[in-house]
Amino acid sequence: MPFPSHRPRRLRRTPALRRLVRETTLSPSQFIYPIFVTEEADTRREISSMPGQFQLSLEHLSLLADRASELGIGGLLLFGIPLEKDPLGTGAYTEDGIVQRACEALKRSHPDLLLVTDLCLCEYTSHGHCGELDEAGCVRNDETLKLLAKGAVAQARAGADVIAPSDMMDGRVGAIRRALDDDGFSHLPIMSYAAKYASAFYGPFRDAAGSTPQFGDRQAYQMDPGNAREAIREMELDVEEGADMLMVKPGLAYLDILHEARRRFDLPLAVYNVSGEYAMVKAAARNGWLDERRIVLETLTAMRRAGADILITYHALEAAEWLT
Ligand code: PB1
Repeated sequence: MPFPSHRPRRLRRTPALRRLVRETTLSPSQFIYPIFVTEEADTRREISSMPGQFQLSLEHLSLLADRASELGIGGLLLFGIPLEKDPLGTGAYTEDGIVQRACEALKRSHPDLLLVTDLCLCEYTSHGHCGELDEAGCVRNDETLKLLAKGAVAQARAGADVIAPSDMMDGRVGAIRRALDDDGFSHLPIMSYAAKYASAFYGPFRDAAGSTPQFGDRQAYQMDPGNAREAIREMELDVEEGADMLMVKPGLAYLDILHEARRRFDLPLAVYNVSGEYAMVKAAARNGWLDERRIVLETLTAMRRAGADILITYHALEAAEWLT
């Protein structure tokens, strides 16, 4: 029987009723907070294009880890900013690489805080690409796999809890899985940036990490924004190669991909609420055009509703404060 027997507004009448029947909820434990660790000593430098986000040196990590732990954040995602870069991105896989050193420091100070390490070469290469280049300036896929495998082992030895390859090389999950297993780390999971698009939404990150390609772009290895079926194929390949968690990235403009991935795969599914999405919210809020708290919680709820179990977001600390 339709109206007036059925009145959907009955369940919206009070905050308590709306809370009771809410289908999608947020919790700080679902958040992963990305941080930028710089090799530069005693540094806490705000990133101009990402207000409220900082390049932090090792000395400043403990305070941030305290706050993340107190707020019940699910974990940290570590990005490195080395003092020196070279064509082969050595800092990504040397024992004293900045992310490796940050892992060691955080494991000493906060042993229970989950550490996810982003594995890629772009922050460490002088040319800014995500791998080793050939004479024509194209990324050499299979040679790069060897470097990524070394990086995964270096991160594992430094105490990483999850390895997250963001390079988009073909076959990288299998190569990393084999390298970890061969080095006694068969217990460490891989969170694959499985469906990662060549997106304009990464601009502020490249500003923060100094990882803008010196020439060309990432379209020969990151996915074309026009492709949805291809994302499923990428995810299927990563599952076959041994991924333990899958990620869709960016988030807001790719909720359709997220929803289809949720429909197809049972693995834990992460979404990356990237730097450009963060910067847009901050800019609009600073201009008084949007209610920041409401739009952040609405955005994160949308990503959860679309199927994400895990939300990688620069809003993590603020959102956790608003939620608690
Ligand atoms: O927040 C962001 O924009 C994340 C950017 C992301 C980090 N994994 C990549 C951006 C890029 O392609 O430059 C880094 C690629 N390894």
